[in-house]
Amino acid sequence: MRAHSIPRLAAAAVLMALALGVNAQEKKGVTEPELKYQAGSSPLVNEPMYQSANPKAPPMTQAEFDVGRKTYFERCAGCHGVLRKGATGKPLTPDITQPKGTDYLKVFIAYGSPAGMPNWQTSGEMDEKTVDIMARYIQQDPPVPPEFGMAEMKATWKVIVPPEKRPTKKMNNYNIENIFSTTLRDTGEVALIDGDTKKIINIVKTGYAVHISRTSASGRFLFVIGRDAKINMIDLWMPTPDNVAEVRIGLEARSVDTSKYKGKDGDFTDKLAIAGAYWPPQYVIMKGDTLEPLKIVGTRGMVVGSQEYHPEPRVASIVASHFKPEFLVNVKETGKTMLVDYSDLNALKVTEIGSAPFLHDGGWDSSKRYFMVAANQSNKISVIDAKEGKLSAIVEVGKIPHPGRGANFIHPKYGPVWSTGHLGDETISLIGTDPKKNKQYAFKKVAELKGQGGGALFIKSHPKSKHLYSDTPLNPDPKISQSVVVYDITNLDKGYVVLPIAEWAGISDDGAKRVVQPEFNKAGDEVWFSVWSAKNKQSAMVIVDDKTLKLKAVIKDPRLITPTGHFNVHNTQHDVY
Ligand code: DHE
Repeated sequence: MRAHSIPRLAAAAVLMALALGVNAQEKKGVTEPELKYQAGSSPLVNEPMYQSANPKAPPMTQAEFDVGRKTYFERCAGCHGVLRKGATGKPLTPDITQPKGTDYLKVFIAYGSPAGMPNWQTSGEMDEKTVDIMARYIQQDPPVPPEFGMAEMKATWKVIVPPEKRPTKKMNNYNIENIFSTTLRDTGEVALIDGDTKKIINIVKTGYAVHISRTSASGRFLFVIGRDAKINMIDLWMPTPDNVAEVRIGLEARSVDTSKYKGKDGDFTDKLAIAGAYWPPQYVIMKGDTLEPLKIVGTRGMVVGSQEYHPEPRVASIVASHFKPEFLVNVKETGKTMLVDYSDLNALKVTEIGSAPFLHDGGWDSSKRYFMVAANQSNKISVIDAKEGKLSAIVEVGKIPHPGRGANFIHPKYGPVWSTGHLGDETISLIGTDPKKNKQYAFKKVAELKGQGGGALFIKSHPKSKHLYSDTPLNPDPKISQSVVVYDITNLDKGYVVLPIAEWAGISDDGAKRVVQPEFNKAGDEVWFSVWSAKNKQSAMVIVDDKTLKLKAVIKDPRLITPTGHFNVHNTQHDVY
């Protein structure tokens, strides 16, 4: 494509974009915050892959193919899927791309589409040569990353401190229930921060682009998962808490949890851990004290509703039931929640509950009986009853709900509600969660609050607080992404107060300073936020006094590089949010 042909092609691009916008997801469009969020680099970029030759695809040299594959996994896989079967973005399999042809695809990649495909060339992110390579690359058969089975897992499994060599009692003076595990995203570490003194206890090495932390049922162990599917197990009883075991359960992953059931069917406290992979599509149950992998279950199967086969249904959020010895495993593309009974791994019983495609994140209602999970591309919240093992409701909410684990509070009119913010609009949806005393409101969207704008990721309250906090780190306006809003839950009609968190951090450089994830301390009287800048810029943690909504403390430390999520041990252990 030569420079002088660009204006003509721009017009053609619009027509083509409209013509290409054939499926339902495309028609809905993709917001800028959502694109930023999904289009992250996949750790699969460095994996060797199986490649078959497709005689109908345009020729490519090996070097060009390698560039295409690398670019695809860095820029495209998050939206279009590893096997290009489509997720947020549309499917790009050769049966669809070859009939369009190289020139057509080049224009589409260069100029993007009104439905949300980025304009890779005109934005300067890809040059003309790369666009040409990508247009030919997506007409080839998708290369298939390898499987990752028991042998591969065992080869990565390390017990650094065996259970018999670990402390028999707490060997430090930390108030471990008030420790925060803070994700240092781009260094592949977590910072363990003492919530009482606000001092860093240790920086612990974890997986690549580390994602979330969860605590064991006893509160003694922390489990951290990286996007490379590496799990680290940290013992908080050690003189200086550190890793005691690690394993990789796949090549790409996002979720981890541990068994929490204690009751008439047994005591599973700290007995098992579970992690879910994006690739290969599978979940893995491990021994809770060593991370030895015990059982691998694949998630490939049929999509709810259409009942079409999906080859890579990724495992999104996982939670442990308090009612039964079960894990709730949410499978994204197929829209199914699997209730995995772990009481007998040799006779694994799985209850499959279909609701809506693209299940992502979610959390318990305040009774911890109902799991509220966002079907994000479907603009719905599915309500799973963990006691009865059934779907209670599917609730329509705003555009692309993103609750994190959501926030529970008592609404003056509707009783107990669970709430979620949205990536795609400025609203916060409140859903009634009390079918006993407030039956008329149960599992209905009872109210909608207005926030500052879209790009919201996390929302939080605490049983001891009268406030609801909502962030907007992916909003394109820095004023909005660098601040949060707070609502008085006793008087929601009053609207919100804006807290300028990034400004309070007092960072002088020009970093993005996105404010992400409100998280309460154990006492429920402080709220912690990450101020997230790029790797080479200063970041910080900002702590707000929940009663006065005034700044309480700022933690700045050169080791706090790209802090994002942070997890208070007590609140994570007891699912307080
Ligand atoms: Fe997350 C939770 C997937 C990008 C911070 N994220 C989750 C969960 C999933 C998920 C499936 C639920 C885990 C659970 O509960 O078991 N996240 C993804 C993605 O696929 C996505 C969109 C793109 C990617 O390439 O990974 C993505 N996530 C991000 C970010 O860019 C965030 C903001 C910063 C970061 O650290 O990477 C981010 N995700 C988080 C956090 C949670 C999370 C802090 C836990 C929320 C909670 O309250 O439990």
